Formats: sequence, structure tokens, C-alpha cells
Amino acid sequence: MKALRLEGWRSPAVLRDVETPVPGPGEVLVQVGGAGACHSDLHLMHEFEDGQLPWAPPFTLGHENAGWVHTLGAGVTGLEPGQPVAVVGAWGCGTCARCRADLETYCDHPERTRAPGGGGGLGLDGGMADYLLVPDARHLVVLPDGLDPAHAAPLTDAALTPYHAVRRSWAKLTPGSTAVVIGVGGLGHLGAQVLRATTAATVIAVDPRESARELAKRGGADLVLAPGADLAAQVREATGGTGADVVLDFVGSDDTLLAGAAMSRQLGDLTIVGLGGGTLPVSFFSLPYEVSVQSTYWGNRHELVEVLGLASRGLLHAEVQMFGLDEAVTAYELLQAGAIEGRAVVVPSTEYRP
Ligand code: FEH
Ligand code: ZN
Ligand code: ZN
Repeated sequence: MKALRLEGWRSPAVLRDVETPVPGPGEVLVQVGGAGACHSDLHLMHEFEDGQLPWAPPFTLGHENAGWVHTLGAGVTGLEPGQPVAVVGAWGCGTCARCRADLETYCDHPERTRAPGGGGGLGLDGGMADYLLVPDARHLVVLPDGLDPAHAAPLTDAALTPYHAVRRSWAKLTPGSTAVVIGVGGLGHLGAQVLRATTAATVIAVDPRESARELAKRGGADLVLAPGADLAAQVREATGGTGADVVLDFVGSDDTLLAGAAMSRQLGDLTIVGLGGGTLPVSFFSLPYEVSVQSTYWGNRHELVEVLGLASRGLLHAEVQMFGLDEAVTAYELLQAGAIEGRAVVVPSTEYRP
């Protein structure tokens, strides 16, 4: 089969012929119907180096995946070949306290996993291939009605990550509150939708691209702004001077973090989602009183079930630009150039093939 391989840090992804995996006991082979191209993959290709993450190339890219159950390993029950499924991305040991509590992103026993905090496409072979080997059936969620794998794939990260982040701030997103989404890319456009679908907050979305601001509006943002020196002042003005209760920074650069801090309301949350590499000076007087600055990482199975449920009801919709597997390199080039609207999804198959 074909697979898009990351063969080393700071190297471009390359399409290779590789052996089609055969599922062992407990494993499931998924025929890939969608693999999202995430901005994090560009960081893997261009920035990371040995020792920065607990795993390393070579592996096949693609950590937001959906498709059809194809072949069941010995002993797997409860799934049928041909069923459309989404793949939960972080693969922990499955038996420690945190994994048992559905927190596989933070498995207590990294030494028992081959890619701590990661999974397929992040340390292990991912879904930018004809088939994806999933090491345990617990990582699969059967798609609810109305969702196809190409649109479900981005929900496993581009929607799940903002869902997890928004959920952590739900208590502050009361009616009358304001949430700001900085960066309306793959995650941000779904972040605005998650806020709209799960809270009564006023949603402000920020992006330099007119088309991205339009996308945010279509997703339910109440107000869209272009970033500039007066961004924080604009948010303060829009909130009657108080500032934003929750700021979700999907960029994470020096500039966006500084603006995020300046637009935060006392007692607010400033959540760093994007891997932009920026830093923010944090000290008693550098932030409005009692603002919590927090990072967030991906999400887990029960949250994915909720995200898929919202999508199935029409409350979340990933805006998708589709590419064939042989166009995957182009998809990443367009993503790098800021030319993707919503999420680029690589679609190796459009239907199940027994
Ligand atoms: C991947 C690698 C490192 C940090 C964050 C990510 C996310 O895209 C996973 O959801
Ligand atoms: Zn990602
Ligand atoms: Zn574990």
C-alpha cells in the first residue's frame, strides 16, 4: 500500500510503498476514508528535533483518522467489517488509572506504550495510507448516522481538541460571557462552532484572512475581527470594557498570547492551543487579576463520542478540502501557505472495499 512517511525530523514527508499491515490478536485494520492534515504535522516536519518529544520518526503521518473496519484480529468482538469508524488518536497502555479513566493522553505508564502521549501518526504509523493498524478495538468509535469518514476524520482532533479546551472552561462560559477564538484554521473554525453549540457565550473570532473570518461567521461567530495593534482594545470595546471571559489561542505566537492576555477579563481563562512557539511573561501584575493561563492537549474517547453526536445532529460541521493520497504533499504545502479553508483531508478511499 501507499503511505506518507515522515522519515526524520526536519525532513519533508514522502509517499512510499510499504507492506499492508496484518492485524494481530486484539488489533483492527481500518481502511482509511479520511486523514486530516494538521498544522502540528508541519511542526513535526520543520521544527522538532531529537529529544523534544517522547517518540521519533520514522512513521506514517496522519493522526486524525476515520474509515471502515476492514479486518479484525483474533479475539476482537463487537465490530463488523464495513462499519464506518472514527479513530481515537492517543493510545495509552489501556490499564493504568488514567487510561481506565479515559485519559489516555496522560497514561501513567509511558514505558508501556510505544509513543507516550501520541498514537497513530504521532510516533506510530498513522492514517495517511490506504490502511491503518489500530492496536486495540477500544480506540474505535462507530460513526453515528449522517457522518462519512472524510468529514468525521477532522472531528477526531480539529474538533476534539477545541471541544476538550472549551469543556474545561464551561463554568466560565455562562450566558452573558464572551469567548474569543484567535486563529480560524482547522481547529479554530470548529472551536467557534463548539462554543456556539455548547454555550450561550458571545463568540468573537479573530483571523487576518477575510475568508477565514467569513468561515467563522458561517460557524456562528457573533463578531469577527482582523488582528492588529488594537485587537485587545477592540475586544474590550465589544465587551463593554470588561474583556473576554475565555480566550482560546489557536495560534500561540508571542503576539497572539500577548493580545490574549491583554483582552482577558479578570477571573478569565487564557488557553494556549496552538504550537506557535510563543511565550508569555506571567507574573502577578502582568495579567488581569486571577486569569488562569493554561495549555490544552487533544481529547479523549467519551469527548469524541459527544463531538460525533453533535456533528450527527448538524451542530458541528467540518469544512473540508479533500485530496487524494498522491496529493498529500500538496495538501501540506497549501496548509503551510495558509491556503486551506477549514481542514485539508486526505481521502485514500471513498468507499469500503471488502
Ligand atoms: C500533535 C503533536 C504535538 C502537540 C499537539 C499535537 C496535536 O495536533 C494533537 O492533537
Ligand atoms: Zn493535530
Ligand atoms: Zn495507561
